[in-house]
Amino acid sequence: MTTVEEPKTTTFDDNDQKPVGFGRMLRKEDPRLLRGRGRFTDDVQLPGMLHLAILRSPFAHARVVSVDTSAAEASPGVKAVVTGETLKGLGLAWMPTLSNDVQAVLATDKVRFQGQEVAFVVAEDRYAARDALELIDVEYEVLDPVIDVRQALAPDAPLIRDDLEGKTNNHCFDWETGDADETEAVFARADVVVKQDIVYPRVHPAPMETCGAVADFDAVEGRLRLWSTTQAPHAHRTLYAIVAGLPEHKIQVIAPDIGGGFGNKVPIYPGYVCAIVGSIVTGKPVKWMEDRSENLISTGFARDYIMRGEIAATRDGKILAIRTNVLADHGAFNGTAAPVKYPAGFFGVFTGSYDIEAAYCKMTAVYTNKAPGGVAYACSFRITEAVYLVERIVDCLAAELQMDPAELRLKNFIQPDQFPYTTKTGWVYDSGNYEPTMRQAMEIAGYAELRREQEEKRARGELMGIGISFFTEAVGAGPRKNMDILGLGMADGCELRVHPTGKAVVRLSVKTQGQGHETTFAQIVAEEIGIPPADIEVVHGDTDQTPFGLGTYGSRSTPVSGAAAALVARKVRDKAQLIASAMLEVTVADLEWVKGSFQVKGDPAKAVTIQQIAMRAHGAGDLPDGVEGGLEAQICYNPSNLTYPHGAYICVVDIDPGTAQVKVRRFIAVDDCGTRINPMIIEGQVHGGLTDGVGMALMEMISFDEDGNCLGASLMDYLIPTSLEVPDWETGYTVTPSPHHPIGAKGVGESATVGSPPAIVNAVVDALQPYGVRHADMPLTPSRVWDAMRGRATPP
Ligand code: MCN
Ligand code: CUM
Repeated sequence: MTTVEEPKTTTFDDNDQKPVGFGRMLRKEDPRLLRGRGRFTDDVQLPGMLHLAILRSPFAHARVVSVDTSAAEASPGVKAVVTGETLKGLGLAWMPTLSNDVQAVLATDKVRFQGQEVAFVVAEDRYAARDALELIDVEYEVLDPVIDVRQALAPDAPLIRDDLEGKTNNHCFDWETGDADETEAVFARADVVVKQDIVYPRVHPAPMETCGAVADFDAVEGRLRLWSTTQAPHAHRTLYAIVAGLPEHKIQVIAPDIGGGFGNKVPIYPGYVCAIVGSIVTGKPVKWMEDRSENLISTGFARDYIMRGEIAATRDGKILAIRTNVLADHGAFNGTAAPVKYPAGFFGVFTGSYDIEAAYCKMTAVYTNKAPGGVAYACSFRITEAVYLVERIVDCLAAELQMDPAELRLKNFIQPDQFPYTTKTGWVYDSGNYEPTMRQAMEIAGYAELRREQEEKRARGELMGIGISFFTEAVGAGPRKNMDILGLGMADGCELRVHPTGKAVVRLSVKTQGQGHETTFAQIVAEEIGIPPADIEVVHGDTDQTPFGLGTYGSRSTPVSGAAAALVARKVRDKAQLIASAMLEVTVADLEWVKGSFQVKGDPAKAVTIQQIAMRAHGAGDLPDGVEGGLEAQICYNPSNLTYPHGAYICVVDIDPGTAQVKVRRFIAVDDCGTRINPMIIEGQVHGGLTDGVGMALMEMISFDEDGNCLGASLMDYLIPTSLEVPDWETGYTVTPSPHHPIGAKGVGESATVGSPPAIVNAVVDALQPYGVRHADMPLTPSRVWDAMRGRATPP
């Protein structure tokens, strides 16, 4: 366990001085972003550019009888009006989703969720386009919607996906993992079995910047340029190539600055395809930017899992088995984005951080008349749901056994000598040392003292709760042997060029949306070849400028592209060593790498810096035999396993017994993401994720009325947390490097969002113990807490 004080964050000026590598460093992208010089999709202005607006369905389920666009076409400034029928003629009415389903670009037969795309207008400006939407006359025949996911498979449920041949019900997929019989046998001999129904409600990533695109199709060159809010530019380009029938080298996808993604910008949305079609039919560049309501009602939601958790244990608190049954609401189209063999994402890690004997999960996924999505909102491919399930059910067990929840966890952790540890559902945890992380969190919290304080307060009728969660994530998808998205293997390219004067450019396939890649990837390269981060330009987000790779989500950038960056730098360093040996007239074996230069072993005065080597690599005179000129390399990195970060979180809440308002008084987060590249950025990631956690646990939910109207269509109704709702975060860390990652780093971008909701809910339930409450579903708004205190179940 590392407990040394981190050095202070450097200033921008210090950045220039900083010789190498890892440590706190202000973000290279911030001078641009903080001074308003960022360039987002909506900042793109092209000569003659037109504007696109989308007409969306007011109904959750309806047949499209007719669409009359004549009045809209005659409206001032309108250049084109396109309907599903127009697209059908072009073979573009439907597009593949990233989960091997199909989704309507514009509705032809039916609309299947409120907010679905029905037609679009391209006009001279945004206002003219919006105004013309009002003039499109759509006749709908309203159908009964399927809103309650529990009713989706009822024999008389209306059929949503009659577009799929032979489909007779709303079943989407079944999935199972673990061993049902073995698990049943262990449950049968357990002293204690606890069962709890747990709902992870539908939430939305709601990034500050909504989704959008600017499409520019050049009919003469047959070339498409698309600026878009995408977390995965290369994967999107391949999909456009397939959908539009254009060759990839004629498509350039550019993801400029992105104002938050959180998984919302992984899928391909109909709007992107509409912008492309709009540019093709008008012959002009076309911009589409959705508004806040469009983003909330129609783009990738997250969660929506109804789970039944069961846990079996001995009387003295040894956990034996965990079993769960999940009903997953996928909305109208399976628009989630998970590796093909993992339709439920990585939910299979629901056995958590515990050494148990058996586990089993059975999942049924269904279609409903709601927006598509599923994998989004810092979910680590559904590990959010898995961690919430296991950490809630472990707390239920602690309550049943009347055991301290920290003690129960400590007693069941996978032990350090058990790593690599294969779980009962087949995941190989690469490394971990859980107890020190847990102990550190307890120490920062002053756990024993908090329990004493709670006892005193309970005696006075005050409601104080302490909640714990401990998580292990699986991030860094993934080994290409079993992970691909639509047949594209999940490996990442990376390219490094060192210029004659010793400045460098590293080209990445991943794309930051706020995570600070321009800084941390420069640090990784700096650490390996000793060029200061300030001299290393990070190029990303443009398919013409960067090697192929699968993009940023599932906290995979550091585990996959971070490894690629380290290895490509080592490749360059190996070449530099050959050149250095010629410059110093010694053999390669006689050279030693000392941050930034090669020295002759035992004679440090004889040395050449990487900058001198770079000049030599490009300069006059011969190079050693077999060494080509230049100093650059390229790599495609295929990880051998995922990385498994972990963390211990403790939350302290106070609840006002008169109003049932929950206040998060303290929150302690101790994270272990292996080797830490930039502790300041890691803390930023953790702070943001914890804030997400407060939002989900206490405020956020996308719900629907019985007609399928979305009740969270604006930020007036969909509440997201601000600085007022969150405490001063107390963070700590431990370092357990990943054994298979070249620098030992694990991902961290989603850890806090994954780990914090159960800690908060566990704290609220703990506070309500005097009322006999054993569980309450998120979001724990005052009305839900009030209901729980009065023994009333919350309506779904
Ligand atoms: N890092 C580090 N040391 C480590 C691990 C990570 O210094 N051991 C740094 C990385 O170099 C990177 C950042 O922390 O700068 C996050 O790295 P990583 O964990 O690899 O995650 P990704 O870069 O792949 O980011 C994706 C992740 C996801 S999936 C969501 S969702 C999310 C998140 O990041 N969306 C975000 N954090 C976000 N933060 C912002 N500001 N905006 C979003 O949209
Ligand atoms: Cu699951 S949200 Mo992130 O993986 O982009």
